[in-house]
Amino acid sequence: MYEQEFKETIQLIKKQDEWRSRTINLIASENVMSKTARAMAGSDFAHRYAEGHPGERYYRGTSFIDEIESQLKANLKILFNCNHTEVRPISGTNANEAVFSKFVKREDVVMVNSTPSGGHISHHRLGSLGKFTQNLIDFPLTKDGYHIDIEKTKFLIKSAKPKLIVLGKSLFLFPDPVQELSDLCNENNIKLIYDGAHVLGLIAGKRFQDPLREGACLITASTHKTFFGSQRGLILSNMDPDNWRKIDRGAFPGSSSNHHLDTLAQLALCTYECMEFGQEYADDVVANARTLAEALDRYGVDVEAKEFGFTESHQVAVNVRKFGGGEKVSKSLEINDIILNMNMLPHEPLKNHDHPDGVRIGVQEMTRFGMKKDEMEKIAELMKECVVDHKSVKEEVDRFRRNYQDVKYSYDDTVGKDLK
Ligand code: DSN
Repeated sequence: MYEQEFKETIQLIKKQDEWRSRTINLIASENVMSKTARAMAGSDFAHRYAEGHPGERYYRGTSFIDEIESQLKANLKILFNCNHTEVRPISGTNANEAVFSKFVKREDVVMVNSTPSGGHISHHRLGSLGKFTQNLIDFPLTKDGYHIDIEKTKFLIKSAKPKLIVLGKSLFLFPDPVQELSDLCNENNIKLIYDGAHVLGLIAGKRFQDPLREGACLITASTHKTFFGSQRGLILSNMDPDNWRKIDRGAFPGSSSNHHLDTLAQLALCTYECMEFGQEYADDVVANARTLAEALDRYGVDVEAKEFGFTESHQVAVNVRKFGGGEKVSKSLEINDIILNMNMLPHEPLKNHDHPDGVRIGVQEMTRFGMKKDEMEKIAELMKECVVDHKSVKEEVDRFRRNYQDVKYSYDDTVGKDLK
């Protein structure tokens, strides 16, 4: 009875695959898996359950996932130089929820990055954190809007007495002041946590900041932005065993039951790729982001944070108010197969969220497809022709993108070949 609709859904999936292979994707929170890791989607693990920890499951039939999960945890400990890893949250928000549910009590004061200054929705009153307390206060920012004002924050910490501080964000151009705030947090028994979703791959590649060494008690993250995928969440820490036991309970049964074993197995593969290629990749990502920012600036586009060198991450923030705002600009780019998202900028009031001044650009995916500085110059030119000159660049985008189909920083050319 539904065979036709079934077929049509298959067609939509195929259309997405075909279309996205022709687009320049600049969404800062996405990335692609290597061909080899991606090919493992749909393994038998996609059908299975394995609640609990390796060797201590609530289900039988888990010996292979036990081995894979144990390897993954051991590798993450090496990569991030930490004692504890939690890989069961199936998203970054689930990872945050596992932490908030155990460390935030009703009416506790928590300090966060505000939404316009880049804070993630799970740090918001309407998001995960808001389920546990509505007493959220925003970090004061310096005039440029992209840095936390450390002295004002210290003053606020002393007067507002937060229980938890959440550093890290989704519009994330420069490192957050973990080191600068950690002593004060320790002295006042405040837990300082770091949401590293956007920059996890840059941390792994030793190219951003090292939050655990700088004094964060834990890192929460998703695994598929600057890290190589699959789409999941994790928590990393060196905290004492008693507190870590709480996180363990927060993750299971707190924020997830089954932990999606097929994507877990893929993450184990992607983590090897990060261990092997992560430093070179992170270097290239940051160099590419700077090149793209500089090129857009040369075209007269208002790239944010110019006085700080535009960016130290995979992201570039652009004020496109003079071209009609973020909604209009992101739509005209999409029509031309350049995909990015509109974004509020730090100077904006919350009411702007549907019509913000900004767009956020991320270069991590195009870098994974092997693009370097010359290609960033080309992308800037295509964006300028579309946004500033109002030209159609769709055909040129498609022609250009055709040359970048293979996922680099991977074992696709070696191990991937053997698997065919
Ligand atoms: N909201 C996503 C982002 O684009 O940054 C992360 O979950």
